Amino acid sequence: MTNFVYVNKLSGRKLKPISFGVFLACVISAISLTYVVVPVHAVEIDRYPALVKLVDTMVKEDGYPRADLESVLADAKVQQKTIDLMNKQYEALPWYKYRDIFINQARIDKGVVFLRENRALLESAQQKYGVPPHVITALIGVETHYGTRMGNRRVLDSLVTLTADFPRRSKFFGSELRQFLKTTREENIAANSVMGSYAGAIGIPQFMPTSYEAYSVDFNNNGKRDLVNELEDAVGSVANYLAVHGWRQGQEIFASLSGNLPESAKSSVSKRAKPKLSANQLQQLGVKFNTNGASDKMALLSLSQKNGKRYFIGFRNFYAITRYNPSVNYAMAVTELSMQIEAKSRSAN
Ligand SMILES: [Ca+2]
Repeated sequence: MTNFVYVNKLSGRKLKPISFGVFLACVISAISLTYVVVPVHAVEIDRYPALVKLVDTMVKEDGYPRADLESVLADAKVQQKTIDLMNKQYEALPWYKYRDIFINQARIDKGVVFLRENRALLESAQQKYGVPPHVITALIGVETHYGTRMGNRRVLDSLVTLTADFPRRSKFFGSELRQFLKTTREENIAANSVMGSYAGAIGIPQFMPTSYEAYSVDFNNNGKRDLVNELEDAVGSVANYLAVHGWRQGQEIFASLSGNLPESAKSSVSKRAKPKLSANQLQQLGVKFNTNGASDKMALLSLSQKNGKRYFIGFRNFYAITRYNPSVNYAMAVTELSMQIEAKSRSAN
């Protein structure tokens, strides 16, 4: 078994080796094995060029014995349901419909309770990573309804399906499948026993395998990174993820426009939140907004309302949230939920 050594990026302190296997063992033990085996034929690798390529790469570059790899994949099942779910992604909905799913009384109220019950933990994550408690809370609230809905599909099936039979994202999911297979093999964990979402995301914050490997932290210092059973690790890992992806402590997330967007500025509205425009450029476009914390570069973005577009400015922190999920809808849902949770928490005190 290989132990993963996590080097703390902020302090540079080398922590003791952490067994990813221990984490995965916890994943398995945490989930009751109630998976119903439906009579689906095992995946035929030769039918899918993306799987053939992945197997060849892993044999050549990762030293993964071909026979072992084929044996693991032989148990995987291509699930049409997974592809159907991917094609129906909520993120494609217009904002006003998407918003209703995440910004509702139940999710706000549960967030207020989560924030109150875990305040010390959330504040220690803020201290270390600079991300405020209500933002971490909202992100976990959007991902898994505060850790209560972590997914009940086999990660192996989801990742194989999306690598083999979902051409649009095959490359992305192939990388995730590769990491997942490497980790489970190195840690001697049965790949077919790990459960997660239909996209292959795992645990309270729904980390994909490569993110789990790269950005999860052992925030309660018990020697393992366990995003399924340890809320401390989940909270610390979300904060670490945002910090690594450019979160700036104390800065705003977005700003509303003051006044309408000039017609000539509409071609500068982008679909993705990557900050590309300077304050000067926005000024030249006639875009006005109120803020006391504009970042050096920002993005001019829009949301689809029932009666037209709502335009706004996304700062670096808005972009950091989209590194978790690239959808502008997603980042605004996390942002707005965080604001509502914070406001309600404050008024309750
Ligand atoms: Ca831990």
